[in-house]
Amino acid sequence: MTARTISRLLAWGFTASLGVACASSQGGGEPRDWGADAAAPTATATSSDGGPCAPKTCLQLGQISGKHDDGCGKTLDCTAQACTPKTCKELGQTSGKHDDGCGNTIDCSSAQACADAKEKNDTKETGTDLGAMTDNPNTTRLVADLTLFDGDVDWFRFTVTDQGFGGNPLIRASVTQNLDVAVYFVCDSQPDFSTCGVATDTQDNTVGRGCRGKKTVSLSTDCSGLTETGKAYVRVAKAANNGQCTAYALTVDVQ
Ligand SMILES: [Ca+2]
Ligand SMILES: [Ca+2]
Ligand SMILES: [Ca+2]
Repeated sequence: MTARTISRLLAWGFTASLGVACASSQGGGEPRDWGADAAAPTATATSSDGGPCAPKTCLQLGQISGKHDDGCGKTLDCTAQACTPKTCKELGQTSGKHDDGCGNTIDCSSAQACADAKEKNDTKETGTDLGAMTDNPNTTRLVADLTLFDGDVDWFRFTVTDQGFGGNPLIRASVTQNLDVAVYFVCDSQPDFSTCGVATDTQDNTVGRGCRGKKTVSLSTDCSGLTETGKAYVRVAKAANNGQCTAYALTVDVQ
């Protein structure tokens, strides 16, 4: 060993012991934010093997109460910080198990974790009732705080009464996400000649006469006889299961 090497080792040992002294002088410190997004402070202490020491958060230690060593000689108070666990909806998850942000695991595979307040509305018969709408005056319904999880379909229903002299009611449905949306109409006086209001919409006569599109769709009512009055249905669905809890709002208007 050369004298140069010895002096290097001595200098290194001196720095390391300074680090330990620094770490012990910081003991019993203040409470620390232990959330998942808490930034780890710059390492000022050294670990037992002499390398840089990264203090652990309460989350990393798996602790939600009591005082604990952060791995760098500093005491971490894991009770001082309240932690609000996130729901599956807030995490945007509808499948698998996930950290709730407080060190606990939540199971998001349950549809209940995502379901909105209008469930269950998975058939036209159980669709959310939006009431009576007319084309004179024009009527609009906004339904907020809706979600779609894998396998979920949302139906809405309302009556349309043809009024005034402005022509046949045009029904339009729009959602705030790029979801499949369809509008169906069943004339009170059959037969039904209703057509899609936008040429790019796809005719879909699953219920009465209907039209299907992406994000927005419209239907021009046309019934036998003098008035275009009938029952309307809107269906919103995801194009494919993607493990996501998709939040959206629906606007329906009749004009
Ligand atoms: Ca839903
Ligand atoms: Ca539904
Ligand atoms: Ca009219």
